[in-house]
Amino acid sequence: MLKFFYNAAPNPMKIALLLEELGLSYEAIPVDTRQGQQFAPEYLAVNPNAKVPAIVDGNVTVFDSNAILLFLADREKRFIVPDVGSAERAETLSWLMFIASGIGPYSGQSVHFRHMAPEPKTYALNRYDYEANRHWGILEKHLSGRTFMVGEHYSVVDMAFWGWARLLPYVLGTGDGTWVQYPHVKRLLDHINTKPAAQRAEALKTQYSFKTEMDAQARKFMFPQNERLEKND
Ligand SMILES: N[C@@H](CCC(=O)N[C@@H](CS)C(=O)NCC(=O)O)C(=O)O
Repeated sequence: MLKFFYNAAPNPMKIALLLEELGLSYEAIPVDTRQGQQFAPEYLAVNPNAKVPAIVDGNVTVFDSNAILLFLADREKRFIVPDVGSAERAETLSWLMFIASGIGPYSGQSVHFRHMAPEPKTYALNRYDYEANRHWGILEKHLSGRTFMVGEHYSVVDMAFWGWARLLPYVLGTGDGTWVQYPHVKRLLDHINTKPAAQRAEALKTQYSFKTEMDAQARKFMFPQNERLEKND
C-alpha cells in the first residue's frame, strides 16, 4: 500500500487532498517534525531533504509536494491534462512551479519571521511579507477572470494552491481582513473546502497528536541554524 509521510502543514496537506480525491488506499505515516522525526535515518532514506511530504509506493519514492502531485496525477491520469505538448499542460507546469518556488517559500518565510523569529526582524519581515503579498497578488489577479487555476477543470494546480491558501490569514497576519484583499483566492478556497475530499484531508490531523509546543527542543529541530548564532555569542 502507498505510504504517505505527513504532518498537518501546507505542503503535506496538498497530497492528502489529492490522495483523497483519487480514492487511493494509503497508509498515513506521521512525521512529527517538532520531535525531530524528519531526521531519523529511515526517513532520510525516503526524503534526503528531511521535510514532509514524501510517498513510497512499491519501488517508487517521491519527495517534494508538487513533484508528488505531478507524479500521482500523471500516473492515475486524473486532475491533469495528459497531452504533454499542449498549452494547458505548459500552463500547468508554470503554475505548479510558481507555487513550489514562490508561494510556498515566501509564505513559509513570512510565517517564520512574523510568528517565530526573535527581534530584531523588521527588515526580514518586511521583505518576506512584501514578497508573500506580491505572489498572492499574482494569484488573485490570475483568478479574477477564471474559476480554476488552469483550464476549465479542477486540477492538481488547485490542490497545490489549496495547501497554502487555507493559511493565508496566518501567513499575512491580516486575519479576516485578508479576504477583502484576496476575494478570488477566497472564492476558490471556499469552493475546494466544500469538497468531501478536502474535509477528509483536514481530518487527517486528528488521527495523530502532533507535538504543538514550540519549546527549546522543537526549535532545535525546526530552526537548526540558530545553533550557529549561539556559538557566536
Ligand atoms: N519543497 C518542499 C518543502 C517541504 C517543507 O518545507 N515541509 C515542511 C512542512 S510544510 C517541513 O517539513 N518542515 C519541517 C522542517 O522544516 O523541519 C515541498 O514542497 O514538499
